[in-house]
Amino acid sequence: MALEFAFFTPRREGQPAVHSKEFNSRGMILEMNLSAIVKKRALEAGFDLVGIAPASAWCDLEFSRRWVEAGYGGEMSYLANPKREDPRRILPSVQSIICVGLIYNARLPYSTEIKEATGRGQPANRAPQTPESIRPGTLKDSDCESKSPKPEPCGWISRYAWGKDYHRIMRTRLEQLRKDLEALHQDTETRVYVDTGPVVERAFARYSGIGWMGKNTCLINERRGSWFFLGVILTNLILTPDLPAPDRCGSCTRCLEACPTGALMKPYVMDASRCIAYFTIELKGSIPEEFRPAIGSNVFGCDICQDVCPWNSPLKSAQDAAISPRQEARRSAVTTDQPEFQPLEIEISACKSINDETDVREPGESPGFDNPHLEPTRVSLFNPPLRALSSMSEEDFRKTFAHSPVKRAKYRGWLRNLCVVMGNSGDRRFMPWLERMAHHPEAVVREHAQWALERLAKQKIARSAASGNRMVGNLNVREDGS
Ligand code: B12
Ligand code: SF4
Ligand code: SF4
Repeated sequence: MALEFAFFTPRREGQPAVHSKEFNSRGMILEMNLSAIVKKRALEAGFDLVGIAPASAWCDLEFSRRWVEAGYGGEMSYLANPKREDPRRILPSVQSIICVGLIYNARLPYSTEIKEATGRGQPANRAPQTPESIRPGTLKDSDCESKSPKPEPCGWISRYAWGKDYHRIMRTRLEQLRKDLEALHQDTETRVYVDTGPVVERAFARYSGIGWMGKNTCLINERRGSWFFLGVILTNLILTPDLPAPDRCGSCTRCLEACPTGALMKPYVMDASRCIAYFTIELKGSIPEEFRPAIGSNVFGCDICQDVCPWNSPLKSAQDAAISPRQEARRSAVTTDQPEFQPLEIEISACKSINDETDVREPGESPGFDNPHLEPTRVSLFNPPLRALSSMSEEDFRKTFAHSPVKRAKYRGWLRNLCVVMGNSGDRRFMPWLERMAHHPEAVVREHAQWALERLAKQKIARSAASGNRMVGNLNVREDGS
């Protein structure tokens, strides 16, 4: 349908117009509020959510400043940029902030579901029994499960990072929307941001009504859940702001209870310097030792506080007394089939066995990997086997993740994270690889590898002690003769 615009009188001198006329296909004139047109354009550009916030989210921006001052931002020094405190420092003429959301929730199980299915979860995930139709490209069952003496431990890559780099995807659509806005009025000024700019995006998005800020600090939409990216356009257009969405968390505290590191210190407040997403993505140096065990199987990012959120639940049954039955009917996370957000398939070239170097097995211990030499294969980023991830060279990493959010960790961060997860896996078959990493040129990799080796060795001793105790117990029973 061809659409054209004709403007009414400008609202104020020097300010862009508020109303426009739109012609439908039969030439009938539709009078539309400019805000409605902007929203229509945003949906046409491919966004799932759109709302308009006033430029005055002062209370949240002040909160954000104090949050950074309190040290909750850890080493993310860009959060102290004074431009974040006032959008007029970016665009002096700003009147409105257009906030958009794009769902990235691919139709695949949650990290917590895998934990429930296997009973192993965070310490050592293994590939779930998911139909191949929704799990393309993972290692064959024979690689991961059936013939192996032990299942092969897998690692979790955060849902948001499965597909292509969202910055690019959002940016392309935002640029389209920006062009549309500029076509509405010749004096339109805009600044477009997604994630990396000096804007506290959730502050404005909260006021724009596209979601409320959950106790896990994520923006949650009542009908869509929280698996969406945000983007904002600052503009001098005077648009009618939406009302903030009501807080639907009620008395629920699931996210606070589920967070493995206690990063959600109290409802709505995160100490990011304790968050697994911070450790595995943002932190460049050493991960504090006391948090490493809690990282579990999370190789890149963490989804737990969103996985457990009832507003992301695909279930419609009343499960959570904190949420009223009326709300229950509406809550569920929308999924997307957009190819950009489906798990990337990575090429694993033939590689040397993880068992080749040193055989650290004790007599009687279960043998190493059944198929010690990984054949060239393709592995999906959905819960991939750790062995496949650890077989990537620096060049493989650079090529594979050139257009993926994973590249942010850099290769040495990737190896560091793999060391931690292998250390948590309790699986001594990783020891040869860890031994090799203990001689890596990067100090941060060496140190984490050493930690993982010690952890695996300690677990072995603890297990032996426990089985020894059990035997003594059994002998005692027999000695009693009863
Ligand atoms: C730094 C950062 C992180 C840090 C810190 C996260 C955090 N909670 O602050 C880390 C690395 C941990 C992180 C993790 C993740 N992030 Co991040 N991150 C950012 C970034 C760049 C800045 C966030 C920020 O300013 N934090 C500081 C705090 C104070 O800000 P905030 O939480 O956004 O702030 C609101 C609340 O704190 C609120 N508030 C809380 N309590 C109170 C109390 C009072 C009285 C008041 C008034 C206000 C208030 O005020 C703020 C505004 O509303 C934004 C992009 C951007 N430019 O905004 C993305 C962003 C927030 N991240 C995003 C995503 C997707 C993630 C992850 C899901 C990725 C992953 N799986 O690993 C996780 C989610 C973890 C979580 N539970 O939040 C999305 C969120 C989308 C959504 N639906 O909410 C964003 C918006 C990026 C984007 N453009 O899509 N992230
Ligand atoms: S992302 Fe993970 S570590 Fe961070 S607050 Fe949520 S549950 Fe906790
Ligand atoms: S888990 Fe519960 S408290 Fe946490 S964000 Fe979701 S509804 Fe709110």
